[in-house]
Amino acid sequence: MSDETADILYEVRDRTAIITFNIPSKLNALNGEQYLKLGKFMERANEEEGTVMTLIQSTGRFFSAGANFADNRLMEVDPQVLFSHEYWLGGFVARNVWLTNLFNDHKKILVAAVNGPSIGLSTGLLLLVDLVYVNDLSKFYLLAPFANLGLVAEGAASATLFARLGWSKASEALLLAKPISGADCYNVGFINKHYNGKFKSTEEFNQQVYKEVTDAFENLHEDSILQNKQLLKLNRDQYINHANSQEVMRGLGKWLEGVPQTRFAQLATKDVKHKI
Ligand code: CO8
Repeated sequence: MSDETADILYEVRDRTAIITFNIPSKLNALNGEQYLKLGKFMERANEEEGTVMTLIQSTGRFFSAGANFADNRLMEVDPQVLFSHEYWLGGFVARNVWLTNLFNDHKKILVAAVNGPSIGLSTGLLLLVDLVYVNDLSKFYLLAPFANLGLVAEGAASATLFARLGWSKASEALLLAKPISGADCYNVGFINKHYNGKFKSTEEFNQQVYKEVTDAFENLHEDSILQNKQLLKLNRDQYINHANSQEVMRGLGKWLEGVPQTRFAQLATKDVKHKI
């Protein structure tokens, strides 16, 4: 059993590993250490014996508000270090490549129970899951606000937005940093199912998604599922892996230039806010 007060929870229930974002007061924004923890849980879920599915779910009203702009470690860093290769190669380049690969290379059926909006790097990771279930389309949007933060796409979003939403919506999301509504995401086929917000709580919704997907694979042959996943992946690996490496190289350039540091500080002091 996992510690219910932890920022990210990990649990194995029957043939499913469940990872839960548990920082509802910060809309499940994740700091550097929490993204690292998420990656370690993804590694664990990948190697978990006897599971077929990994379910990512959340708490409160947002799926995840992306990177935590008030990350204390970022604020405490010596200004000279804050613009150095040494800092961003580890804290950004290596971490993003690793996390993105972990999501893309995950062996099990990867499912997201999406209780609310998703932003930034978390959106990149969400775009890498196999099956997407949303509680309430009218409350869901995805936002890739990189152009608003002096950054470029992360989590292979430059490839996956195009693949999952089509060129026009991907351009709106990335070039104009516009939120893409739940209805648009559903109409283009990104969302497998939604429930018109009929669940009173996020927990009830999460429970339903767990039940629905586990029922769906109950009588299927496990090895066929996992091999089919590998086959599907073969077709997309090339462009996702290419995007991942290109994104971090350009992203590193942006951190060294220094614009994102300023934008993050402005978000933290609430001087700027995204247009939703
Ligand atoms: N980081 C930290 N805290 C956050 C974040 C965040 N990303 N988002 C929301 N919160 C906090 C708010 O500060 C607030 O806390 P408090 O109550 O203590 O003031 C609480 O969550 C609720 O937020 P709001 O009151 O702002 O809620 P609203 O519904 O009015 O607004 C928004 C919701 C529009 C989502 C707004 O909160 C917002 O614009 N958040 C910023 C989202 C964002 O820009 N995320 C970063 C994306 S970029 C990314 O993920 C990749 C960057 C890679 C960085 C690598 C660094 C090491």
